[in-house]
Amino acid sequence: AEPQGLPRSHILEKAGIVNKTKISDNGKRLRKSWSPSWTVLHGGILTFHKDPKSTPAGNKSTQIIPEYTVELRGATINWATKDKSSKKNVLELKTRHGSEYLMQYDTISIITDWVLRFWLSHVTSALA
Ligand code: I3S
Repeated sequence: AEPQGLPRSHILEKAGIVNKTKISDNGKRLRKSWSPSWTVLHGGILTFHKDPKSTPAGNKSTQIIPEYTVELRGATINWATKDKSSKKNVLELKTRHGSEYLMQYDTISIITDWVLRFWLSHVTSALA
């Protein structure tokens, strides 16, 4: 039976702008390249979209282009250590396949709200 109260989809969905960089791909270190990203959490999948400024001029009609999709199942989220970045409020997201992303925003409430959604997503999938 469906649980009562708030639909789970409501609390487990979120979208907003964060700064992001992918720092490793399946264990292979990548060169850091920060960019602002429209970031969407939906159905346990986090999608980082390309910075529209990085798409070639003349292609402005297609603004929202996915860049990375991250399955949160089996992933871990932590505050990044200082050696990972000199920026403030940096989260480190590690997938179960060993890819790593950093997410950052100067306003801490923006970042703590993402942490909360990740945590809720983990807890609800553990209960499912
Ligand atoms: O880990 P790093 O190499 O100190 O990261 C910095 C670089 O990605 C740098 O780009 P260039 O290598 O093109 O200079 C960025 O501009 C910096 O923001 C990176 O450091 P922070 O501490 O901001 O993540």
